Amino acid sequence: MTVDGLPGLLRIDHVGIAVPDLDAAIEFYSSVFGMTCEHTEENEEQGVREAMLGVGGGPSRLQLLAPLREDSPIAKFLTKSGPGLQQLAYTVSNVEEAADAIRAKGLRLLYKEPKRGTAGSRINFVHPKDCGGVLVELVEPAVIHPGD
Ligand code: MC0
Repeated sequence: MTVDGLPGLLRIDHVGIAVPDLDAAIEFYSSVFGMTCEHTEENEEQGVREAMLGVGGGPSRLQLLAPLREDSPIAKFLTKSGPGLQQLAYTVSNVEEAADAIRAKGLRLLYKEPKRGTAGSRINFVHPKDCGGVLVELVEPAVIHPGD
């Protein structure tokens, strides 16, 4: 755990949006908002096809998440809530320490151990029912850039 008992958030890493069709969503955000698709990947374990879009040339990023299969959390979310905001992700320098600090406050983390996220990052989630209805993701990037 961190010395001050807090999770050590560095910045907002990305905002995640559930979409039924990844290519259509990339086209929408590129043509309407001028965002740039920086990275796409399939994450079999999470059951998603995803794209990371840059906003305005700065560090802000939008993540588009489409289901890879029926039992994907994104498929379930789309069925229940329809397309829209699915998660808010924060960058941390150490995901285990951040998770321990949040667990110590009595909130539920979804995983005992971190899992693999975008571009080799290590991730965990706080249950949305313990976070005012927001699915919070903790992201320890494979590389932390200077200024993060
Ligand atoms: C479910 N709920 C949510 C929610 N998902 N509330 C806010 N935001 C969400 N995203 C609410 C439901 O409305 C329901 O409330 C209650 O939580 C239980 O939902 P459920 O439909 O029964 O769903 P569960 O319990 O089967 O699953 C929810 C849970 C799941 C958050 C545990 O989606 C999950 O494991 N998510 C973490 C993994 C994930 O999202 N992977 C995809 C992104 P009521 O009031 O009706 O009871 S992968 C990713 O993000 C990676 C690639 C990355 O960034 O690196």
